[in-house]
Amino acid sequence: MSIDYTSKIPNNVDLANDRTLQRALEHWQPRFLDWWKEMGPVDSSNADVYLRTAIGVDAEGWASYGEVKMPDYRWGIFLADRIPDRTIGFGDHMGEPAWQQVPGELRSQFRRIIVTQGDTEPASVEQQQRLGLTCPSLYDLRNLFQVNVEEGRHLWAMVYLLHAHFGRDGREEAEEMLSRHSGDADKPRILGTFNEPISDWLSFFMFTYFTDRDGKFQLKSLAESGFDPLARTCRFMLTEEAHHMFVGETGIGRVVRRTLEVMKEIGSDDPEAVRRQGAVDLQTIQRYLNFWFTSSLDLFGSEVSSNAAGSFANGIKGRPDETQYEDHVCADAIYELETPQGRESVSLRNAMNEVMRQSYIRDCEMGLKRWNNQIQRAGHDVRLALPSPKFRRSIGAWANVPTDPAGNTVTREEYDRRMPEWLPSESDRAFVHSLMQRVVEPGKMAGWIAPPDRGINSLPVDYEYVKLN
Ligand code: BYC
Repeated sequence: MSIDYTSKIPNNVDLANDRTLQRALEHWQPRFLDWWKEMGPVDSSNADVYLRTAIGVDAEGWASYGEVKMPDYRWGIFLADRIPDRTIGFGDHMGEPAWQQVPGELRSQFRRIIVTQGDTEPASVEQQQRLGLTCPSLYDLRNLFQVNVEEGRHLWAMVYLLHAHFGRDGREEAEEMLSRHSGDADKPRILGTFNEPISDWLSFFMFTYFTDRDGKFQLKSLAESGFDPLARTCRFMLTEEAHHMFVGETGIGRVVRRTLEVMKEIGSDDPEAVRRQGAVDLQTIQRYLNFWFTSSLDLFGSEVSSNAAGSFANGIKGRPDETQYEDHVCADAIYELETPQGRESVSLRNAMNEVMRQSYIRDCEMGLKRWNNQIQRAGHDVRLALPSPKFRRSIGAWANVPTDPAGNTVTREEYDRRMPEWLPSESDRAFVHSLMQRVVEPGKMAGWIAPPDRGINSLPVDYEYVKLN
């Protein structure tokens, strides 16, 4: 079904023919807009931003580009097309027709997962609220705003499911999405990482590389769900998500490139000398990477999880790209994992969070390879590396076990003492913050980041992507 843009809420779910649902969502809409005004990007409501907006859900030509004032962005409800006769592809219901309604006995589990997913979307907008004030270029400012409006749309995606399929509970949960806030002492966001402040652009690029990539894997696993409206919703969200990770990967790559240019100019790789020239030394980049990677690993939950086993068995949540596996039932399969107590064999169903985390880690390696190629080509021996998944964990078997980034167990005293080598220290953060000066002349870049290889949608890099008015 094509997208109806004439409705108050653009959608391809035939909202016009479901008056009750339409009214409920139109009631939520002004609350969302109030939240956006209060918690969305500061100082942005007058700007004309070169944004892409979804106009279809097919892979080709799904978006159109043009100047939009962000409060006028058409947040809507878009599901990927229905696959005729789709059947459930994993777990105990393997082969049965996919559900068009939530099975009553799985209602609370589905609600919990949809709420958790939905909660991350506005959380990230809140985390990034003030970044526009220190953008390194108009190109980057536009990308930030694009990411922000699409996270807002992803909230709409989950709120639609809650309203359409969970009755009164769902409506209440939709309200709650706007009342929890990132970092709030009383009503924080649900998952840890989404309460971490993102107050500089290096953190933003790390977040879009590492944390949005958790989004990719979680959405892929929900795109396998037996509950068809959830699967279709997530399939379309993944199309939008790809750009967010692109922002992270190219953002970090551009910071590295600028650092290498400075190292060449001054003929030194001394971190202090690099900093004096206004670039971020590779060691600080590594510490930021350590922080966001480890925090994002926690988002997969515990290595051994009865929740994960239940979700898989019941057809709620599959593995990302389930078709890559031969056994989709996993009733008797065993998974080996390393815990602080030694090697353990557990039921594969109980280890689904760990299976996903391992695929995620492999995916994270790709960017590292590219950045390290740049460093190698520039003739330097330093390499960026992912720390061990045992390092600095707060969730799961390795939670609160002191290890170094290589995963060797260390004493608590050594762990605390050496932390400034491993994670951004107060002085690292102060230095990175000192670089965050707003640059808004078309085509100009802040001194700590190289320009992108190309602009948006074939436009030049010096196009005025945001007219600040
Ligand atoms: N922080 O059995 P366990 C994205 C809780 S990112 C705090 O270990 P389970 C995006 C857990 O909720 C993708 N709490 O794990 C990215 C449970 O609590 P309850 C977001 C945590 O349940 C960037 C308890 O610990 N989507 O889209 O198998 C920008 C025991 O849990 C954490 C999803 O996460 C944590 N890190 O799996 C914008 C998908 N980890 O219920 C957007 C939906 C665990 O006992 N969520 N807990 O009170 C899920 O599938 C699962 O809830 C989790 C946890 C994977 C998160």
